[in-house]
Amino acid sequence: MDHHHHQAQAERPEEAEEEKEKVTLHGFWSSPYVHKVIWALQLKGVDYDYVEEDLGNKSAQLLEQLNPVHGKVPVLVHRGKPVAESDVIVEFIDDAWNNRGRRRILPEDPYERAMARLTARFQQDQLSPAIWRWFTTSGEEQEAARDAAVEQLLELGFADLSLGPLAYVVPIYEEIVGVRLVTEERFPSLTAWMARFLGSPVVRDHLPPMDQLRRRYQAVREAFLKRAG
Ligand SMILES: N[C@@H](CCC(=O)N[C@@H](CS)C(=O)NCC(=O)O)C(=O)O
Repeated sequence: MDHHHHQAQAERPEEAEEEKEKVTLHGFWSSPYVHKVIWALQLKGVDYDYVEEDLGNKSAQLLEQLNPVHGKVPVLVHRGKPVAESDVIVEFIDDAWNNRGRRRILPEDPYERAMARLTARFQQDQLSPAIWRWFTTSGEEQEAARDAAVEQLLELGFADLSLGPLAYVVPIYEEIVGVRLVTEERFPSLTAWMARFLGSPVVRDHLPPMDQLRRRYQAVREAFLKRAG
């Protein structure tokens, strides 16, 4: 396992003390779900240690203690207690570091909060599975998957952190497949939002290495197509 320490720039000196409480993120280098959590930690200015999990050979700690239900990353450990599921972790971070006027990630207004949670659920349950299906199929099956993904994308009224991971995986998928899914013509505001999202400092400075990511997803797609054919 690979360990790193990420020092967030403390906005005010008195924050240095409280940040000493230990926070560890267990992740995988390419994972968009893990990156969503990294961005939330950065937005809040939380210092944390990072532990890389080998998903091909999961640790006993991951399977037995950190996430016995799904065995997935991200898992955030705070004061020795693990929290799994990226959207739950983002809300936990928002609530646990909510003092001294820190910025909120979720909106304050209850209705707006409910809408943000719906977006997160939509991303997990509908949008990402549809895009993944498009990415891992070919021929007629891929065309059908493309129509389904476009349907889902057209549902998007607004976008926030829970959709952010799409901003970096979709362009990579498109490059590998050699076909655009999210075109400027069809999705002008979504493409503009993706460009803005990727250009913002917190995201720009905390993205996986793109060459490695391209190679990984290329291999994933080839494996899926081989299995299907
Ligand atoms: N719903 C989960 C999804 C996390 C997820 O799919 N993690 C992947 C890495 S991108 C994983 O750990 N996969 C290992 C496995 O499925 O066995 C979340 O939001 O945290």
